[in-house]
Amino acid sequence: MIKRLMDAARQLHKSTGTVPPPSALEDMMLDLTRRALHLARGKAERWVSTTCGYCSTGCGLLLGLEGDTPVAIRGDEACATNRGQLCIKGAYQWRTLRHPERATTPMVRKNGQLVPVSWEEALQVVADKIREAIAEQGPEGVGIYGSGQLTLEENYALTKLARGVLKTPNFDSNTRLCMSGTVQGLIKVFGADGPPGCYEDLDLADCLLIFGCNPAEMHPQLWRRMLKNRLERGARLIVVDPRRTIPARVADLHLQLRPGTNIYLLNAILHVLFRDNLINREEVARLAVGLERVEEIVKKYSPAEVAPLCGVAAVDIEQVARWIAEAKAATTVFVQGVTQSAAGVEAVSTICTLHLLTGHIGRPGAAPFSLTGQAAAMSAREVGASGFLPGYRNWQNPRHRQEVAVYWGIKPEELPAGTNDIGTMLDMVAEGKLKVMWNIATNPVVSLPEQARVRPLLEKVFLIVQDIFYPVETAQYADVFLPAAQWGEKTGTYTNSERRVNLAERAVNPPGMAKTDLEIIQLVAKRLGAEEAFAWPDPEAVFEEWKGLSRGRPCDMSGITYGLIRQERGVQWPYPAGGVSQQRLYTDGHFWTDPEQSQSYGDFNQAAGKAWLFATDIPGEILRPTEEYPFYLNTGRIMEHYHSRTKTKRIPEIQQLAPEPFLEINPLNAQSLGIKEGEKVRIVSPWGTAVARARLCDTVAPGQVFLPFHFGDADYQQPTAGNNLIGNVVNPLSRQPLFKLGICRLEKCPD
Ligand SMILES: Nc1nc2c(c(=O)[nH]1)N[C@H]1C(S)=C(S)[C@@H](COP(=O)(O)OP(=O)(O)OC[C@H]3O[C@@H](n4cnc5c(=O)[nH]c(N)nc54)[C@H](O)[C@@H]3O)O[C@H]1N2
Ligand SMILES: Nc1nc2c(c(=O)[nH]1)N[C@H]1C(S)=C(S)[C@@H](COP(=O)(O)OP(=O)(O)OC[C@H]3O[C@@H](n4cnc5c(=O)[nH]c(N)nc54)[C@H](O)[C@@H]3O)O[C@H]1N2
Ligand code: SF4
Ligand SMILES: [Mo]
Repeated sequence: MIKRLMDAARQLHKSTGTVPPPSALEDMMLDLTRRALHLARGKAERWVSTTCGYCSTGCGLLLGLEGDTPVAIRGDEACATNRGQLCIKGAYQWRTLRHPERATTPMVRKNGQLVPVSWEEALQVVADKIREAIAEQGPEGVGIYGSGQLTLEENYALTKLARGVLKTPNFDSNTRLCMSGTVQGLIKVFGADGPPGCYEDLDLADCLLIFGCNPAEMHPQLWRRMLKNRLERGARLIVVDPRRTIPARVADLHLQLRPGTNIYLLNAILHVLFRDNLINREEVARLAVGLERVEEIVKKYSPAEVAPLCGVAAVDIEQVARWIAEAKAATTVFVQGVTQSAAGVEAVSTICTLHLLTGHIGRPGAAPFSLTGQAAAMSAREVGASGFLPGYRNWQNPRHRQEVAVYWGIKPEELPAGTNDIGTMLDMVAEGKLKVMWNIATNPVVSLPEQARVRPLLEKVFLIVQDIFYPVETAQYADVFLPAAQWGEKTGTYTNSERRVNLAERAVNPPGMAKTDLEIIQLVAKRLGAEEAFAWPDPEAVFEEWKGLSRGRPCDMSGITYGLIRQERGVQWPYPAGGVSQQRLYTDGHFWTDPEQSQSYGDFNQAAGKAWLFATDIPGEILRPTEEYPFYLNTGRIMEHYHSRTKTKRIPEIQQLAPEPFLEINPLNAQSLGIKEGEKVRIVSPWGTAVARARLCDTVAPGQVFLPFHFGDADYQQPTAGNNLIGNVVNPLSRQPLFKLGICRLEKCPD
């Protein structure tokens, strides 16, 4: 496979004269070789068919066992998503199961120390503290911060506990940091959340736009499919990213825009479509409303005017618009370079509008396709664990509230009026209103912005931490620690980026006294007097309950069973009972904008069943470099590590590939600052400092630096966390932090 792709790349290089230069080929080779590790052979007595627990791609894999001991992993050839291939994280995942630093016992802080206690004691402290906080402050006194790392079933149980039992508005999950911009952006245009595309679109598009994401490292199996399409079927590839990532290096066109300028660029693309009559107005009118409004807004954004703002050539903007308009089927994939940048919500909506205007939606190969992040980020969205009511329901719609309340046997007025995001929850801790915080399957001491603000607040609140490892950064602040079972030790579903509900199966027992997150939630509910409503015998029973609540909603799973998921190797929603599974959304031109149906009320309700075309004049606030902080600071990810690295740093084969934090610096800047390859630099921002080793490369443009956010402070002598440097600035609508838009200065730092 690698050889075939390399040959095709050379051929293309020869015939079209477009780069990839040798360095790009090397990068590709390296990347492909790392991925090839998947072919992790290994022998085992028996193989359990399951789904990877890291990213939202949802690769199928086989976990190999000798007795009850995990010994190997193989990619599952029968799974259409990855056809037997895995990335390095997935391939080594089995080694995290019996790691010696797995958390095995509950702990409670006594005289300043976390000391081992029985489950009985730990759960009693949790329940007492929650009751006390509610007695003192009302339901607002308690907050729960969950995760797209949990299964759908665990996310549903947690939602029911937070909204239906504790009745608190203070319930959020780490998908706030990740998916909330996409959710709001999709709702604005389509009336409801839900990625319209599917993986086959990546194979079938003849124009692929990779906008603000780096799938070669973050969604490698999907990148493999895009690259194959590019090299074997000649699909056009356009990349929009301030960095020269691997996809950018092999693209037909790389728009290396200035950070934070997505809206300008998108408006200019729309401008060209209108100016050159590249829009089929009749067809658009059949699907959507608001054509004139959008035309009026984008009139002001000619490529000539926008080009210098974005730092790209006007002819390139013209070219992108024409290629998209000409394409038989165009697909745009986008992730955090859109939503964690300026006007993230608005940029998502504008990308969807671009697709509606050019007819690239609801057909094979044609979609505005938001890729997701964590294995169950989609599930958290579906069941209401990331800011909405379950089933993509509207907080304000009395009928929606009624449906949820009746299902849970409570009165609609008992449901909280709305929801608070994690940032607001921390503000409430500061004000003394939020007393107890339960943190499950997320590591905010690495992942939340402005650590100088976050850490004292975690110190202040009574903090319950539920994790699979100990030590883990956030547990330093815990008053109670609960040890959880992880992937491989519990059964449950994860919905992947293409809306496919996959099963992860329990293959081994959790270590020591660890319990599954679902069991822990059930035990806490019992102690809070809600035993009956949480008396599911197993995760399947939770799924069965949840799917009834999804009936008739966009994410309808009422036709899906565990049996069907096992048989089909994953099933896509919507799949209503008695109906069929739908590969793509919006194939029939019907959208969720009817106010009775939509996920929130907004302007788009005037569209009543049609899509609401969107454009904005407001490009979003961004920090610009200053004399004191002359660099743009961009943060994100690398292939080898997963977020705060709790799993990946514990695999030596992975850790040695990326053992330390590094900072990408353009050689021109490094030279003028006298910084050499591999030297330590201190990165100073208005919010804090971090130290990393300089990596001189042309991946970043002069004046910009890039820091992976994976490396928390706990493992190194000096502060290293990227989030020491990023301020707590959020998109007003999604409340998602703008992690991509920092500023900094660089100082030489003695080793
Ligand atoms: N290996 C690995 N894979 C992962 C993860 C991981 O931790 N490790 N995490 C998973 C999760 S939860 C997520 S959310 C996804 C994230 O997946 P991605 O979004 O692909 O990853 P990031 O590195 O956060 O950001 C992608 C790109 O956005 C670009 N960018 C920054 N600012 C701008 C801008 O203003 N405009 C544009 N157009 N681009 C910009 C950055 O230069 C960067 O190359 O990855 C998932 N997959
Ligand atoms: N600067 C900057 N910051 C960012 C981003 C960025 O690009 N730049 N990206 C943001 C994004 S998109 C995301 S998704 C977040 C991710 O941020 P986090 O959610 O903080 O990242 P993880 O390291 O995945 O944390 C998961 C935690 O849960 C534990 N865990 C794993 N599985 C289980 C389980 O089954 N049960 C329990 N109880 N625990 C488990 C792990 O050990 C780990 O401690 O980071 C965000 N922060
Ligand atoms: S691409 Fe994602 S789902 Fe597939 S093996 Fe890698 S981490 Fe797992
Ligand atoms: Mo994410």
